[in-house]
Amino acid sequence: MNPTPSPSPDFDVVIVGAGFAGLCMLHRMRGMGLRARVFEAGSGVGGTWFWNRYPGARCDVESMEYSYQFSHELEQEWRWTERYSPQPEILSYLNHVADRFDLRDGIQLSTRVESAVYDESRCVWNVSTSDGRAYSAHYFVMATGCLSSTNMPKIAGMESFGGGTYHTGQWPHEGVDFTGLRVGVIGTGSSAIQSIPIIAKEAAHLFVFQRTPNFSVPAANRPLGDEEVARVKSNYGDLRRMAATMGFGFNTRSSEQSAFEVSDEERLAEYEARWEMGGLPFLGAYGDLILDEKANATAADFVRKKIRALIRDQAVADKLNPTSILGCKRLCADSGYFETFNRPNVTLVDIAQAPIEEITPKGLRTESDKYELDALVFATGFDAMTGALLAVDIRGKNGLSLRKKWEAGPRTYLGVATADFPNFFMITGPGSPSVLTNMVPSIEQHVNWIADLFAHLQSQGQTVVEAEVEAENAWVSHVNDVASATLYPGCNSWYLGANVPGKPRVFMPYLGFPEYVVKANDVAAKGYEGFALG
Ligand code: NA7
Repeated sequence: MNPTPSPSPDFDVVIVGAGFAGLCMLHRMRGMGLRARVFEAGSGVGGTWFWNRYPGARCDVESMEYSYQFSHELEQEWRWTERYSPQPEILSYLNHVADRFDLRDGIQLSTRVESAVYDESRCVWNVSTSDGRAYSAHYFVMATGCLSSTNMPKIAGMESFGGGTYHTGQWPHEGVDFTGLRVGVIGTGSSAIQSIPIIAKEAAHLFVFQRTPNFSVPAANRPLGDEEVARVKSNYGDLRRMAATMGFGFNTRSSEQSAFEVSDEERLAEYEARWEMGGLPFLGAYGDLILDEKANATAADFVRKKIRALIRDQAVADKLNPTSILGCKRLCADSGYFETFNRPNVTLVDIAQAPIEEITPKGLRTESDKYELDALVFATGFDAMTGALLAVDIRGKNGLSLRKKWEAGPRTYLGVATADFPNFFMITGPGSPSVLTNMVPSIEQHVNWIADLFAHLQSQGQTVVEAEVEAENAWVSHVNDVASATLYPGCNSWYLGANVPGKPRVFMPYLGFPEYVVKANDVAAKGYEGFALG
C-alpha cells in the first residue's frame, strides 16, 4: 500500500488534555503555525490541578521550579507565594497561562476523547469525542498526565453507603465541610498524608484506614519572601540549568557519594540537616540510597526514629512506621501528618491486619470491627501512567488497539511513541522519566522534542513517523534493566502498577534523568534513529 496524506484534515494536531502538558503543546504548535485543537474532559483547564482539590493539595516540588520555563516574561511576572504552592495557586497559574498566551479558543472543554483510529490510507487520525462529533488530524497527541485516572477500589456494599463519598482525585469544586462529621479516609499515600491533618481539624472523629504505612518527611512549607523570589528571578536560567543536571530534574541537592563513604556521625548530621530543610531532597543525601539496601536502611532507620518521636502512643507509632525501603514508593512530604495521630479525635485502623469486608449504609465493617461514618474519603490513588492512555480506544495500523498491544504492560520507544501507531505521541508516557522527575520541565522537554520532530518532518517533506519495533524492544529492555538494578521494583508501588488489581507488573517510568535527555537529543541528532520516517 502506498498511503497518500490527506490534503486537509480538520487539524494538524489533536491534543488530549489541558493540563501542564496540553497547554504547553498547544502553545508550541501554534508557534509553529500548526492548527491544533485541545479536547479536555474537565470544565476548566488545569489537568491534575483542576481535579485534585482535596484539602491540603499542593505540589511536592518547589513552586519556583514547578513552573514553565518557555517564557522568560512569564517566569518574571508570576509571583509564587509559598515554597510549595497550594492547588488553588497552581490552578490560577495555569489559567493565567491560558489567558496570557491566548490559548482558550484552541481548547474545547467538557469534551472527552473516546476513540482515535488511524486511517492508513489517508495518514490521518479520526478522533471521536463525547459530544458525538468526529475530527480528523494529522498528529494525535495524548497529554493526559500520569496520575489522572482515579483508582476506586471495589468494595462490597459501596453503593449502600448513606453518607458522602469522595475521591481525592475528583474532589467537589464547592469543597466539603466535614465539621461535626465522623469521617473515614481509606489510604495513606501522598493525597491522604496531605489531607488528613486538615480533615482531622474539622471532623468530629477521623478514622484512617491504613493498608500500608508510608514514609513521609516534613515539607517545611513556608511563605516565599520577596528577597528570595527576587534572587531566584534574577538568575532563573542558572537554577533551571542546574536542575537539568540533577537526577530527578530538580534541585534535589543530590550527592553522588555513597552513604558509607562518610562516618556515622557525618551521615546522621546530613540526614538531620535534610530533615530540617524539608521535602524530597531528603532522598538525595547519598547516591546509593535507592541502589543499596544497607545504604537505604541508614536513611530509613533515621526516618523511623523521627516518626516514632512524633507520636505519643508507641503502639500507634508501630503501626505508622513503614518496614519497607525508603523511597521505593514515592516519598511523601507532609505538614503535621504524624502529629495528627496524637489528636484524641483520630483513630488509626490497620486494615492490613483486619481488612475491610464491606461498606454498609452507616459506615464500614472490617474483619474485626464496625465503624459508623458520615463521610468516606477514598485517597486510593490512580491507575498511574497507563490508565488515562488506555481509557481512550486508540487504534493504530491494521486496527491494532493500544489496549491489546499493552496487555502485558506498556511498550514505548523513549516513552513518546509506540510502534504500529504512526503520528501518535505521548507526553511523559510510560518509559520516560516523567513521574521520577519534576514533571513540568519533563513535559517541556517532550513538547520541544516532539515539536522539533514535526519541524524536521516538514523540512524533509515527510508526513509520517513511526517508532520501529526493534528500537522499542531495545528501549523497553533498557528501562527494565535500569529499574532492576535499583531497589524500586521491591515494593508494591504505583510505579509498578501494583496498586491496581489485575494490572501487569511493569516498572513504568524510566529511571534516568538527565541521561534520558542526552539520549533523546542523540536520537534526534541521528535523524531520529529508531523511527521510520516517510
Ligand atoms: P497513592 O500514593 O497510590 O496512595 C493510595 C493509598 O491508597 C495507598 O495508601 C494505598 O495502599 C491505598 N489503597 C489503594 N487501594 C486500596 C484498597 N483497595 N484498600 C485500601 N487501601 C487502598 O495515591 P495518592 O493519591 O496518595 O498519591 C499519588 C501521587 O500523587 C503521589 O505519589 C504524588 O506523586 C502525587 P497500598 O500502599 O497500595 O497498600
